[in-house]
Amino acid sequence: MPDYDLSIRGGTVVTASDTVRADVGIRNGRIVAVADRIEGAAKSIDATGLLVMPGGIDSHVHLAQPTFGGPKMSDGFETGTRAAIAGGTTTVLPFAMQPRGAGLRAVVNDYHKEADGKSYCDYGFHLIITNPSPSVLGQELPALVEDGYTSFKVFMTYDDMVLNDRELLEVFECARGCRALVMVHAEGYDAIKFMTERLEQAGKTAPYYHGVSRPEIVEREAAHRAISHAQLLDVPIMIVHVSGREAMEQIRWAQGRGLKVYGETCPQYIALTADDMKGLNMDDSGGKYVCSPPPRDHASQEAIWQGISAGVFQTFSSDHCPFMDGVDGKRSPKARTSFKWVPNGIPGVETRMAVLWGLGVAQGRIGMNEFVALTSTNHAKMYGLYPKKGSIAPGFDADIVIWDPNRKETIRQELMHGACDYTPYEGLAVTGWPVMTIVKGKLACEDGKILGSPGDGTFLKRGISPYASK
Ligand code: DUC
Ligand code: ZN
Ligand code: ZN
Repeated sequence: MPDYDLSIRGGTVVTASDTVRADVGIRNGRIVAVADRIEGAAKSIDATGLLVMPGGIDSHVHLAQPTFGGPKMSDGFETGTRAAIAGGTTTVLPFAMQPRGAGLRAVVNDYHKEADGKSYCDYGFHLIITNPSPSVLGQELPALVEDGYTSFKVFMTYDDMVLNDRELLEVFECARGCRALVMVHAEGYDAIKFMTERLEQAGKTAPYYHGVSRPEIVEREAAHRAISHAQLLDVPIMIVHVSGREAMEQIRWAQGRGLKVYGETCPQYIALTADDMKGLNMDDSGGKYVCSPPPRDHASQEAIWQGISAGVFQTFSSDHCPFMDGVDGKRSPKARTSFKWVPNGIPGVETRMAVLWGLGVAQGRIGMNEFVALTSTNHAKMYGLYPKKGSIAPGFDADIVIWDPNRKETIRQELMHGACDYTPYEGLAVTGWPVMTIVKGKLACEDGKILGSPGDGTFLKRGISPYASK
């Protein structure tokens, strides 16, 4: 009887803190040994010349999320998690969104029907709260936190989702009581609505004006307001998808004052700019890059790198929110009438790690250990998955990406594994690529070939985030 089901031999193990030449031994889906030399495994992978890192954890993805009458999201759990494993990610945290008026427990049950038995990798859910009624705040949320849904998301914009200041405070108060971590979409509703109306009146309706309608100022204002409310109630918050200097500086300012304010940024803010949204909605469309907050400019990209280097951002997530680039998505007849109807979001779960490695590690902006922290370990710690996920050490799930730091690739749609019909990173040349992804000890993807199955991934009941405690 072999000691191990699988060994990974000859590679260099990279964690958030260490880089060591070591073999990894796996049994029953868990890492059981990290040692100079491991022998006696039923199967062995030769990782000579390669890096062995914790599988990515993408703590911000949208899968199978209803769109209030707009075009359907192109990925559900099967195709979205297939794309995830192809890109080296082994855990995703999508959102269970409460349509206004719906009960949260029923919503969560519906998401389980979408996800259970269909996912290639493990998953949990954040709860999007659009209707903080007394029963939601008083009964449903505390019970759901107990059941492992330990983070919420709130929106400061969008007709169907926006919470006013009073409601934000009520959710923050509830989160403090049940020690949930609140993710905040910080963009100011009224300012965006005002700008949108003025732009439309002036006939400025092309996708490019999506960015003009929600400049960094509205993100900064909302970030500051959220931080102020969090300070008022002494509750930790995570400001997600930060696009540039303005909001980054608000978070840095709060952190400098000792407030528990955390930050997330995403590939679109280091790899895209507002110019990508130029172009008519009818042709090769700027709509393909429409997401919120929108990509900014090169100076903003530099500000994001500064925030990454300074530790302002703990997590680098994809904000995968995919829509087809066609009449059933980004170029729907309605979307052609105004930027405000262009489905809001872009795919990215598969390319997140390659973009950060390519633009970050390969170009000397960040180190390998920082890469692991930003793509895996910090997500596990932030969202109550540590020490099950997020590192390579005995006791952790054997979720592993084997990475070739020298492989040159050009990101292109034909390499992708999701259901979306385009990648916004088409043509981006990167050095560094995932060559094998292991999910709980099983080789799930090798060189772009999917070997795992829907149902390999299961629901993760998450613990309380240590970051959510005061
Ligand atoms: N916020 C997100 O987090 N994702 C997509 C769109 C949005 O507004
Ligand atoms: Zn958001
Ligand atoms: Zn999102």
